[in-house]
Parts: sequence; structure tokens; C-alpha cells
Amino acid sequence: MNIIGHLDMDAFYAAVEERDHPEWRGVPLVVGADPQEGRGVVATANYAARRYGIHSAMPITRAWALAEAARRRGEPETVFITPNFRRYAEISRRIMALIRGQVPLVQEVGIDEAYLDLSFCPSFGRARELCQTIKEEIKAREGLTASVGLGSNKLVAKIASDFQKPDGLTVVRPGEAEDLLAPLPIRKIPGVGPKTEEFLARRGIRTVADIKRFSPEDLEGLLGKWGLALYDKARGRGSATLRAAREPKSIGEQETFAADTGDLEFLFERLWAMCRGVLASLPKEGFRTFRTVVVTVRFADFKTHTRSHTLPQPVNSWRVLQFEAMKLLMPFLDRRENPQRKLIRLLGVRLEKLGR
Ligand code: TTP
Ligand code: CA
Repeated sequence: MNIIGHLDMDAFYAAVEERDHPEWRGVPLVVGADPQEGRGVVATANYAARRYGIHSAMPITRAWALAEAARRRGEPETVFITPNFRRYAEISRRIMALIRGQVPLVQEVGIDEAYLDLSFCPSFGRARELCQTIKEEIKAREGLTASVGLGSNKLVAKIASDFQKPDGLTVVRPGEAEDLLAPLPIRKIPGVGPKTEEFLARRGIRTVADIKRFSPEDLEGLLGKWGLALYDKARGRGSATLRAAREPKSIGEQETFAADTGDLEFLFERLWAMCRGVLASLPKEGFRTFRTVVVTVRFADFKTHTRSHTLPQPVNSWRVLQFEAMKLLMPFLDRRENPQRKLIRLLGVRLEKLGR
């Protein structure tokens, strides 16, 4: 039996900002372009700001006008902030690693969404329990809420995750999908954008149930191949195959020094620190072993060199890493790779051929 989960973080960028800035909690919050600049759009708004009609992709000037209108009505003032993408990416990585700790096959889609193959669970009930646990773990460790949908394919799971946002958990058992979809506006079907929506609306097709009145040939005539796909989607049919995960090929750290240096004691001390760092990152990214160690050196003249060594066996050993990294760095410190005795500007360590 196929059981697919779709997990989607709630108001993701805004939720991260609220979590990082307690003074903004519950306050209407818009993450996006600077309204003073007058150009650009809203990336997202928290649920308090959505009450004012503000949403993703809206011109920031329009969001500002709506916020001002709300303020004049005596409603809470809206905070506008510009996005901190690095922060969101970092938290996304931690959440995905947390999910991967519980579910072997995960397909990440975008920064705050993933499909989970839960077919290893004996029933929808057990899959639901697992998703509840994952939601609670995300809440406990990251202070963020996610909405999850369960269905027998990706289409149904995705629509289900949207059903009880925020902090939702919606299970759609195989026999329930068609009835659940029928009353929805067609826009809820992934792939139906504003153009298709308008095109179909002109023909009186507004809900999923409306689509079901047409034969596959009719829909193909209207929309080509996509019409045939829509025929299936309207009946809750879709793929349950997850695309093989895009795995990080390597885990690395590097450091540019405040001043170029040839100080061996300092260089080795930094090398060990980076080795400790990458080794600690390994389990956080869901890996257990590595086989290849890469050391990068950038000299004061910006010439950059890497040397690497691949071990015969996968290992997870601090001693081995320390020894291999040292052997790789040594030639850069003497005549072999550095005959002019240039100073070093940057040092990096990377692990490759990672294993789970
Ligand atoms: P979404 O999952 O679409 O939205 P969301 O997480 O903010 O809210 P919801 O609770 O409805 O899921 O997008 C995830 C993040 O991607 C969102 O926080 C900001 C970013 N984003 C944009 O930058 N521009 C956009 O147009 C959209 C839709 C999202
Ligand atoms: Ca989201």
C-alpha cells in the first residue's frame, strides 16, 4: 500500500522571524522587499498579516497600503522586514535532516516542503502517528509548526497538507480522495495556475467536480496532454513515486584568515578545528561515514589548490581524519607544493563519498 506524506512549514520565513524575534510574536509580519523602495513583492506574511489580505507575491506597496488601512481601523501595526535567506536555508536543512532521521525516503521540494514515503508503515493510522511525532519534534527543536497531509499519492498528500493549515495533520484514506477533492476550486490542483483557471472559468469549470463532467477526449481537446492529466487528477489519481533525493555530495568548512599566515601552529590548530566541525556536521546531515578527505589552500596571491585522499573503506574516525588532513596539508607548507614559501590566506577541509 502506498502511503505518501506531504509536509509543509507554516508561513515559513515569517515563522522563523517570529521565532528569532520574540517581540514580533503574534504581530502582523511581512517578509519581503523594503516598502520604502517601492519596488518588489511580498515573500510571505504571517497569519496575522494575512488577515489584512496580504499574501505572497503581492507588490510590497499594495501590502503597505493594506497594512496602513488596517492601522487606521485601529488594528495592530504591521512589521515589514527584508528576508534573511541564509537563516531560512540553515533552518530548512535542520528540519530536512530531522525528517530524514525518521523517514528513509524523502523528496525535498523547495525550502519548506517535502514528500515522505511512508509506505513502510503498516497502516495510515501508524503513518499518522509518525507524522505527529515529526511535527512535535520540529516544534520542540525548532519552535516552528508544520502542516502534514497523508494520502495514497503525492497529489492527494499535497492537497491534504493545505487542508487544516496552520499546524494541521490531515489523513485522506484511499476511498476518501475523490469526495474530498470534488468541491475544491480547481486552483487547488497543483499545476493549475491563474491562466488555466481563467481559461476553464470561461467554460464554466470552477471546481474539481466541474472537471469530472468532461470526458478525457473533451479535456484533451481543451488543454492537450495536460487535459488528460487533469482528468486523472480530478479523480485523485497521481504518482506515488518520490524522486531520488538530491543528496549533498560533500560536507566542508573553510576559513579565510584575518591576516595571511605561515604560522604552522596556528594553521594546524585551525585545521583540527575544521576537521572537528565537519565530523560533527556529518550526523546532522544524516550521514555516518566518509571516504574522501579534501584539503583546500588559497595562497596570499589567491592561487587556490586542493589535494585529496580516498580511503579504501568508509570510516567515521577522528584519528583517521586528523591524520589524513595533516598529510594533505603538509606539502603546502614546504618545498613540495610551496617552493616560494607563500603565506596562506584560506584553509578548507571537505569530506566526500559520504555514507548513511
Ligand atoms: P509557501 O509554503 O508557499 O508559503 P508559507 O510557508 O509562507 O505559508 P503557508 O503556511 O501557506 O505554507 O512558501 C514557503 C516560503 O517560500 C515562504 O515562507 C516564502 C517563500 N516564498 C516566496 O519568497 N515567494 C512566493 O511567492 C512564495 C509563494 C513563497
Ligand atoms: Ca509553507
